[in-house]
Amino acid sequence: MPRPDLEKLGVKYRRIPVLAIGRDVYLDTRLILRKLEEKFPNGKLGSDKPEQQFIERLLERYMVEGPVFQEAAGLVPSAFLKDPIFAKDRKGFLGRDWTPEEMDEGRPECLVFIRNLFDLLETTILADGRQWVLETERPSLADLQAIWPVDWVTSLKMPSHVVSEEQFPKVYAWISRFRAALKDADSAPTAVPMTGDEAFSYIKSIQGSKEPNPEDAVDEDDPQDFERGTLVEIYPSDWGSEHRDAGRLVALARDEVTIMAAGALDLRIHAPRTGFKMTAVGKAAATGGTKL
Ligand SMILES: N[C@@H](CCC(=O)N[C@@H](CS)C(=O)NCC(=O)O)C(=O)O
Repeated sequence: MPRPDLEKLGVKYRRIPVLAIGRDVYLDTRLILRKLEEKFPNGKLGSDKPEQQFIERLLERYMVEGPVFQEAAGLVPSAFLKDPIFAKDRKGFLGRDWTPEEMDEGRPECLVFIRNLFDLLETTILADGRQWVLETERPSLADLQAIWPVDWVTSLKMPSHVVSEEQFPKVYAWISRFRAALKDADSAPTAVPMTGDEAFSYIKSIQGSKEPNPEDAVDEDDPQDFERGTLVEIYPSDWGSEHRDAGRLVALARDEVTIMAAGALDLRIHAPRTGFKMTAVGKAAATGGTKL
């Protein structure tokens, strides 16, 4: 924070990444990947086989929604927290206060968790020497879902007798292959950078009617029982929840909520249902389930 470009567009959500396709803004990697897969089927990375889709979804739930991010974040060096601005910004992030003392105290438990994660990969899915998680020729969606926290933690200093190439050679070889594949992907046509002002002008220029899209539907059997047009707020349930996007409900599906946010731009903001809360403006959130 601050994120002036997103603020200008009228997006209150503070986390990254976000994806904009025209005036549709998608929050959260899980929804972003799903939309990219749907909208660009020629570059699709996911499988068509239900049992493999099951693995992709479970990986997504465990690695992105589940406990892994939180445990991996616990390995961030406490030296960072000496910067008071950074420490203040992190306060409350993932249920911690992020004081250097608290981080140092929690590190051994996080290391135990991460070592178990490496062990799981080393002794099961990678044990037979395969190159990629679903034995594909190139990295697939399952690799993406599984590798990102694993790759990330290797950049945070971990004691070599706990997690290292010697301890987990197959996991480290998989990470190296993945990094090489990323390098190759860099040779693809490069993206054209855009400033925040350019993005604003572009979205403004394609603004159409304020009416919902014809395919928008609000599921009448939805357990939350909101009607189309209700003024709601959407926000992540784990952290950054004070940054809420408000607007009229235009579509509600099993795993996607869409609101029409009324700001300087008529943005349609989409969020997944799990890991996010939707509440009527002015109403407190129900607690909904047990905390991990
Ligand atoms: N569940 C979200 C998590 C996004 C997230 O937490 N992103 C981090 C960066 S990796 C972030 O934006 N943190 C908030 C901040 O630094 O302000 C997703 O998968 O997109």
